[in-house]
Amino acid sequence: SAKSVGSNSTITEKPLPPCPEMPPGLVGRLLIEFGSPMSMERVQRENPDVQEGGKYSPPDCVPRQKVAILIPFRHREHHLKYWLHYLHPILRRQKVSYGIYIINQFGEDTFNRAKLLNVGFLEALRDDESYDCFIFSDVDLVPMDDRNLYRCYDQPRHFAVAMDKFGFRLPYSGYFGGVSGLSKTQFLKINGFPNEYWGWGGEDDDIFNRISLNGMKVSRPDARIGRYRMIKHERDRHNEPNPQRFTKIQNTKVTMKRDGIGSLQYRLVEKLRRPMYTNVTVEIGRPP
Ligand code: UDH
Repeated sequence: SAKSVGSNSTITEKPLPPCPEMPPGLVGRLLIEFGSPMSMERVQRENPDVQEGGKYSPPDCVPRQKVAILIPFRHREHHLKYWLHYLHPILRRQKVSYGIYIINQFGEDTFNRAKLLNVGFLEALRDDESYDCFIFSDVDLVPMDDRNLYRCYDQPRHFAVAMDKFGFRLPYSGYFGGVSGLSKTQFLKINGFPNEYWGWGGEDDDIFNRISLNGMKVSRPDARIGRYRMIKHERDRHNEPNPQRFTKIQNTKVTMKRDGIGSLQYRLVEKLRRPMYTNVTVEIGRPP
């Protein structure tokens, strides 16, 4: 609620209105580049209203959703600075009530993106049980249009529909990679994400299968709005393409019942509230 001084000089609490469906302060197409140097100090300086842990709520209205943004992470500090530099102001203009969670895989064993995101779901809720929307974003993807609204929809959402590296088109119609979002209900309905995709590839197709098999349909923005720039990089160590991915995605119908948020096991190493994000470091094991 907002404080205002009444005519009789007493301070009265005025309840805030709900945030409008379409935020009025959006600017549309954005200029995104990764050439100029970036520092965390600059990001902090330019986002003074972001609270410790990377939390923010609009000061002038009450959003309908509370959004946890989860980023799978290891050794990408350079990308994270750009991501935070661009996303905090966009989310603010979009009038999102949000928290940013970096889910950092401990150790040097094979990377597991989907398992990290499962951890993020539980750890965000442990941090604040009122989250009802979860957005899963790679650290190297920045939206080029702020009309691509970071919130949850009636159906699971795929945001990154027009990435520069794919010529601003979907690479295939069932693509669900890069940036996606599910409400808490949608996420639990599919038993979360698979924990058994180690290394690069396939986990996003498995998630797409889970959504379809549970009677839901992916929702997407228009390709003119869902445009993304990816920060160019070489393949990371310990995230080689997983040769099992092609056979695994044939078996989602069977595996999703036993493998998911219900069977997740991990060890929390550290949770740290940084000024611009919350860092969650976890040990998630290694491939069998
Ligand atoms: N990620 C990390 N650290 C890693 C691996 C992955 O943080 O070591 C996260 C990060 O959020 C990344 C996401 O997982 O954005 C997806 O991984 P990726 O960027 O490796 O996947 P992508 O398909 O690239 O974007 C694959 C390698 C492309 C090599 C091209 C060489 N020209």
